[in-house]
Amino acid sequence: MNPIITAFKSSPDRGRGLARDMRVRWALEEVGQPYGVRLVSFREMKESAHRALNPFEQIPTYEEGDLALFESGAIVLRIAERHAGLLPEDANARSRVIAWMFAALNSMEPPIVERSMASIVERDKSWYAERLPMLDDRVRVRLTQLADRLGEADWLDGAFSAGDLLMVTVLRRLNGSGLLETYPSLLAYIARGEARPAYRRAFDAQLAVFKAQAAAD
Ligand code: GTB
Repeated sequence: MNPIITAFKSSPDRGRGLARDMRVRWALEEVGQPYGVRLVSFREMKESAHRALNPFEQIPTYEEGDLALFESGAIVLRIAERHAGLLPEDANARSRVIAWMFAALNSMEPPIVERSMASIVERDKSWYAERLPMLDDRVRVRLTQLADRLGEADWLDGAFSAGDLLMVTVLRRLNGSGLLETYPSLLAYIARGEARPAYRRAFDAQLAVFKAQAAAD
């Protein structure tokens, strides 16, 4: 049985691949695992059937046999552990990649999401213009540190890994913010991720959902 993931029936990102099902789709495509998608509306996410899969009433979820998972990082780790290609064989190298997975989700994603949410929900507040530079600075600190570590390398630790997959999806959330443009090595890093055939297949699949929904509305 192929695993089933959940994704937005109508994604607020309008098919830009910014919702967190994108990283799960990409991981499944990288390892060549076919999967099914159950699309859920915002109302369905709040219902008990979905809450049984994710107590936080969010997407993505992942069902594989009698296993049900939530949290995109845990799902990507599960996929990477079960298939070759996203985690190194060597135990120490594997731990370093897992550290990069946590770094993407715990060190990079919080300031990026906070900045992105502020620009969506706080834009009309009187203090928004004052707060934004502070949020930008917090993101820039992390981008500078990441760019310093990446240096001239293609990927964070040897070959492309689940760490890069998560990091690229997290950095993409900054598209349109203007913050990435002073980091050419990070722009090139994101572009390398986006050029992977598995990324393209995942992106096209989520875009097809958005287009079909838009056509039906
Ligand atoms: N920590 C969880 C994980 O990694 O799986 C976070 C999951 C999460 O935030 N899910 C979001 C969700 O279900 C979708 S991805 N939200 C609905 C809700 O909470 O009611 C976040 C997201 C949403 C929209 C955009 N966008 O429009 O650009 C980008 C990212």
